[in-house]
Amino acid sequence: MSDKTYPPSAEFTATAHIDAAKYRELYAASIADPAAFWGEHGKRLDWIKPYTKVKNVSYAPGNISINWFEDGTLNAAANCIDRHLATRGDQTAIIFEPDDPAEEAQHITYTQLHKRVCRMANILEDMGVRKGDRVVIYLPMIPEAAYAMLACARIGAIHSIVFAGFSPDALGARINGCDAKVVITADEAPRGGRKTALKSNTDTALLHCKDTVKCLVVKRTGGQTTWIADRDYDYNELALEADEYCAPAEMGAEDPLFILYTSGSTGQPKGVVHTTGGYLAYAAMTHEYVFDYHQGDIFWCTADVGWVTGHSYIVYGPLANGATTLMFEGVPTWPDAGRFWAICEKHRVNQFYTAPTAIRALMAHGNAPVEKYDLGTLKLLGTVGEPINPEAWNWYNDVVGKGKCPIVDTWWQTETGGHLLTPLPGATPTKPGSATTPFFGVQPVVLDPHTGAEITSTEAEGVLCLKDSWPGQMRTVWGDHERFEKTYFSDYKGYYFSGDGCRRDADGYYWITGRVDDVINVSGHRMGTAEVESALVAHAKVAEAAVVGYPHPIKGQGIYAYVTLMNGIDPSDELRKELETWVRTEIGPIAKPDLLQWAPGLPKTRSGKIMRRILRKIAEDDFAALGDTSTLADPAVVDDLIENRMNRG
Ligand code: 6R9
Repeated sequence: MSDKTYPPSAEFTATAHIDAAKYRELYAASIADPAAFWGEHGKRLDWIKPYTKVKNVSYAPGNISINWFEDGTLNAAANCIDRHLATRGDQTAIIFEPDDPAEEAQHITYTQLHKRVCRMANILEDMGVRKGDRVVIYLPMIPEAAYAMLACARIGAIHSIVFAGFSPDALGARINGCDAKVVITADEAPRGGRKTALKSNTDTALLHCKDTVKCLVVKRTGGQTTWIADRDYDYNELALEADEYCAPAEMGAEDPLFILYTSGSTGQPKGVVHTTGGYLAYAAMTHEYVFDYHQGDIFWCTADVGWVTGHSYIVYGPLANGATTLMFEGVPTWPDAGRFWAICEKHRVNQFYTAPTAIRALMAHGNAPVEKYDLGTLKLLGTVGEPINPEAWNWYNDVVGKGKCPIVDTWWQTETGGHLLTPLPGATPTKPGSATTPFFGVQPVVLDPHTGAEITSTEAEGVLCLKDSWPGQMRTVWGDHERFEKTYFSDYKGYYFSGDGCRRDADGYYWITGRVDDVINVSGHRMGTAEVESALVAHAKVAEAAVVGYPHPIKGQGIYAYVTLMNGIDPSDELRKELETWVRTEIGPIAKPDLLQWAPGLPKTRSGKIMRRILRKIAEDDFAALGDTSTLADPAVVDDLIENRMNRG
């Protein structure tokens, strides 16, 4: 094996669900006969009407169609709750750890979860929500967010969660994008000791939505909100009256479970659609095997339910497995940099799953905040969201895991529903920085970006594609199947194109090298550079803008914006602040440029295309090798940009 490897310990392997021999056997079976393999593993769910057809997939140009278990029926909420009641009704389903460490944690049992989800489902039905209707969820990381998701699933409504850090404009666009009937929000979202006024944001968003959209409001802080009669509904009051039973709707396996908006390289964010049967089976199976989850374990994924990681590994995967899942409302560094570890100790966490950006931020505070706490219950550590640099991996391994916890570096996407490349902790030797090898049923290929041909040698470098479908794959872009085909299936015909570049080493291990499109990854959050650009140019004083990513020590990538002002407008520090605030308002705090350079002009080809390659190089402070600049319309603009670059060293 090349590079430093960490084989699973004999002790871990002894009790692991999957060891090396079993991985080889099951992986081979999953590729040899996908229908037989998934036909068997689909049975981990409870079906109302069992499926007889397992796989019906076409990646053929003009006819992209993905179906799994298509003639089966089931209910996702019943799979996540009802079927556990007889055996573990009194077991904690959700541990809720509030933002403020002085506020008491909550332990919600499966029996309680059942009642609360049923009540919320009945409230939604009373508000007029029916099977197939869309419900937008804009909530803090509180148990009601999980109730809302499962309540939608129970009655067959399709939820679309909008991360609570998004602005009213972004929220409004998503409500309109899926034509939602109801938006569920809270008065305020406490986070890191501060509060975001979610209800007030929602009021602003709804100014730009249909009059018929109703709003269900959860009380979190008791903060003041304005109230519009006949539009706003008080969840806490209605829950007192609502019936505590609601029959689960019988849903087709291919009925949509949720829509989740995510950034692409062009235009507006797209609504990724996941369906019920395949998604749930895949989320549950990967949760059990990748985290080696055993009954009674306390599982903590630090993501927000506003992202896919929260959907699959806080709510659907763990609950489908009857697990205890922890939901944390706050941030890693408040009140201090020991918060994650304090929570691990307090709730005796066994599996801990976070993002490299959080690890790097905590690493910067040294070892003391970790060493203050007893992390003896930890058995496994996971990461997701971006490539993890070996320094951060080693710190995670040595200081947090004390060299005793396998690390699973899981590569996947909103589009994939669950992990695709990942170690199985009892089977796969790990290498710091590599997402290692494919999960069952997953066939990664490396393509030559120029010819589109598969590189068949073990060692390869190119774009990462998937050769065949897996049950957790997205099915379409909401309302725009053509865009689905264009984005994922048209550059490389016959394959699903991930948008990531990768390298495969001599051992067949995959190393993700980052996006090959105009998507940047800031603190593990995906953002299209086009989105930030269109926010900037929407400002009256901005003529033109170009946005690129640059290496950032904590965030992975930072946002570097080049801005050309309208004729007659002078740059100033005030204007810089104004534009930063503008982007925050248009999209949300995560989109605020880290560096903003005034650009008298942008480097363009004679046909008017912005040469981003050059802008990237300047942003990286690596302008010695700008490559071919012969096609530039006006080479002088480049000298000015270099001269006034913002990221020096
Ligand atoms: C789950 C999630 C997807 C993009 C993906 C890739 C990057 C995610 C990674 C990783 C290297 C990993 N990414 N996990 N890169 N190693 N373990 O993050 O979904 O928000 O849709 O982002 O994130 O670039 O294409 P999403």
